[in-house]
Amino acid sequence: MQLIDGKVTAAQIKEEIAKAVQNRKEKGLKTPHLAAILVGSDGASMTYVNSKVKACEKVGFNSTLIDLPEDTTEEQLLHEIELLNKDPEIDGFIVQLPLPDAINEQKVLMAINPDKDVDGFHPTNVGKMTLELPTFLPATPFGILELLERYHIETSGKNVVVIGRSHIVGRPMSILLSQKRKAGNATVTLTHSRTKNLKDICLQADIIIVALGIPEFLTGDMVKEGVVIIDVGITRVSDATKKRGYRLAGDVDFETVSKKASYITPVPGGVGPMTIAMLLKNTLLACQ
Ligand code: L34
Repeated sequence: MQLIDGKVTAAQIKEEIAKAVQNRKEKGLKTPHLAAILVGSDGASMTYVNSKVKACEKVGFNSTLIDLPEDTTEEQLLHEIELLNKDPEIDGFIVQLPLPDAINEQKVLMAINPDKDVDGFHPTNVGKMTLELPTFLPATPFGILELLERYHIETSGKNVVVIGRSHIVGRPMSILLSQKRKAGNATVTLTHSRTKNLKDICLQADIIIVALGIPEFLTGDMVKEGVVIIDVGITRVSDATKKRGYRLAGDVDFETVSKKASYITPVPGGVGPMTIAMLLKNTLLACQ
């Protein structure tokens, strides 16, 4: 079993981005500038957004954090988005999800200028991705493609099972892996809560990408010997023995699955850091 180290790979990518930024600065070109809007004070969201801001500093980007209270109205949020859409200094921005229940997520994502949509969530960019036109790929699936490539994991002709059909991970992942591209050409099965015989389907898989948000859902008896496992789940589970009062749990029962896997991503230190690195990559692209 080989561990797929997202932390080390993300650090390499950030190093590459830092060089490109340095290059731009020497040529007198614009410094990339990412903005993030955070609504409310969800603990996990605050952690992720703070990591994004810190990562900007690390590669030499400018960054702006727009921190809005939990009771922000949809109208106020749309106003903030409009300001960022119009601001020539901002190359790209994101609205961290999930949003409070009172705000319509779809309306918000559609208000973002597609040219600044470095999350790749706007319907225009989802359409371009689906049609294999150049666009911003959503950061988590983009990061997974990058891990598969950098670890030389063959996907062409392989049976890939994706568990979870979310708009930000499972669905785009299934589309990208089926395409004619590097880390593509796979035979993809997209599974979800209504799937029958999930275990039988998983036992046929060469690669399994798990993104449903249920701690330790995928167990050793569900996978074949030599499988490649990408664990996207990251749930905070109460744990009194930890200083913070919780531990981070993936969607994979690492203990039993790692015994059969040829490659596996850990949680933390797997897909999470890659999400941040690929967001930076998209911001650099937006600036270029
Ligand atoms: N708009 N909303 C928008 N874009 C995104 O790309 C995200 N996502 C997901 C949630 N909402 C979003 C993220 O940024 C998930 N996500 C994310 C980003 C970073 C990490 C995890 C999820 C991450 O850094 N994970 C670390 C551990 C962090 C911790 O200590 O909690 C890891 O090693 O996995």
